[in-house]
Amino acid sequence: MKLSELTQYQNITIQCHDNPDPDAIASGFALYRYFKSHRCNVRLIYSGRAKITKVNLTMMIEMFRIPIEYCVSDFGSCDLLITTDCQYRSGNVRFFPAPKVAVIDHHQFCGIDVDYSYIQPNVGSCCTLVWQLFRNEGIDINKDPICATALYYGLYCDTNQFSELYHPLDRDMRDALAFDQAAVVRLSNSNLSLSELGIAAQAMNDFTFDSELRLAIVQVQPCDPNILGLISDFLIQVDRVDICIAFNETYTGYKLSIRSCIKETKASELAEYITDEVGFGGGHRNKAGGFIGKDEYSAKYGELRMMLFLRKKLMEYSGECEILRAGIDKISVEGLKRYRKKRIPVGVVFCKDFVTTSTPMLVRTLEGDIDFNASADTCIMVGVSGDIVPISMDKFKETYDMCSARSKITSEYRPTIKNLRSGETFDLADHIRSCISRGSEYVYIKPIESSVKIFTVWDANNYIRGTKGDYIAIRENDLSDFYIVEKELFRKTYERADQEEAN
Ligand SMILES: [Mn+2]
Repeated sequence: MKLSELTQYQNITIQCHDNPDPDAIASGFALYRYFKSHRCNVRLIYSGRAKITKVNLTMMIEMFRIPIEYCVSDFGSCDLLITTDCQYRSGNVRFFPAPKVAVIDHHQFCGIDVDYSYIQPNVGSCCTLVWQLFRNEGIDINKDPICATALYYGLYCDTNQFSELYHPLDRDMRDALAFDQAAVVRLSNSNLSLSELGIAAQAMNDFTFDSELRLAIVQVQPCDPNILGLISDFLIQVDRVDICIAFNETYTGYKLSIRSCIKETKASELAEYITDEVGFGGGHRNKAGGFIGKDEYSAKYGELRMMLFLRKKLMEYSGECEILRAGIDKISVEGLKRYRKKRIPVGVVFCKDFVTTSTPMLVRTLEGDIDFNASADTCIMVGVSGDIVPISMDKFKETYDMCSARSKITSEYRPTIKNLRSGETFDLADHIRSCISRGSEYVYIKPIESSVKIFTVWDANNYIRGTKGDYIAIRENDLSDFYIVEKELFRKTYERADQEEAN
């Protein structure tokens, strides 16, 4: 869907979900300004139990002069109705009949088809999608500072002050917007009403604590989702709490806010683990968030109470996980088979394309951000699944030959590389060349029985986790140098070293 397709309609009404939040209002408002500038007759409306009273919302509306109207019955007529941060005919948005409908939303598709839709459920805010739509039109949103600030604030609120960002597009938008800092500071400090303070206090009284897992879980009464973040930020500071989860029930599911303060457990990974198959989640090493859809949850777990489900997942997660430190621990290779990398083309990006001296660089992929110090000597290996590992030029020359095959990245997000000093960003795919392994490097392969966390050589504070089905590869010439190979990747990229041995 393109925004310019929609300007063919003269009378457009944009509808936020009922009892709207900053994300719904900001995304609707940005669209409002777009259509206004295209001389459409446009209105911005919302419905719900009551008119907006929450202080940060009334402040936002006043500050940005947002012409939003409260409509409970009929709003008149339009040629096109656009719903933001929600889907037409779903439960959290009042139904108004309309001849044509467009949906812009970042929640799970509810199953009702409309004339136009732009739905991407794994991004952090609806504002991110609107920003993306503007970019697709070649519009520089920073020329409209009010709009840029509104979008920024929408994402800020929907991702718990950016601590629960999980999609790279969200990070791109956060980094790109030229926003009014004073405005965001004022808004973000009018966040809590006195009654919400009461809800937070009550929740902190009702925590459950598991001394074995050093885990605190707390269910919070229905409230603004950012309060979950405040509560988990507070709980994690308790000395005996290593991991905590605050959650509450919403109209369509459960919202989770997760914290970890130990390097052996990444909050982002835990969020992905808990929401696997029933929602989505992620974030950072210490702070993460997630969402579990009610339909997906009950299809898989039936009537199981959320509190019990979370305990169960945590027990599973922490059960029998071996921790290994590459460069320090040694793994016995007795009885293990030798393998080598298949001679298939992979990608390489030479940092000398971007830098001459040692420079902090950030590679942004769908899997997350990787930052490292790059020099002209650094090569970035891009594997067949888009996996990224930096290596030195010496190591590269020793292990690979250049080749003419084309390597391409197939992923919903195009990875970028950013020079953190100059701020320049490049499309990584434009700089990828092909190379092929010489097949001269041998490893021993050990199947993982339950689960293993390996702290890598290049980052002692950061582990990679492998689970049953994955493998540990141990370099033949250095038994303390090992890493995890994901099962699919293993099948695609490794082969037995010796054919006779294999038969
Ligand atoms: Mn939203």
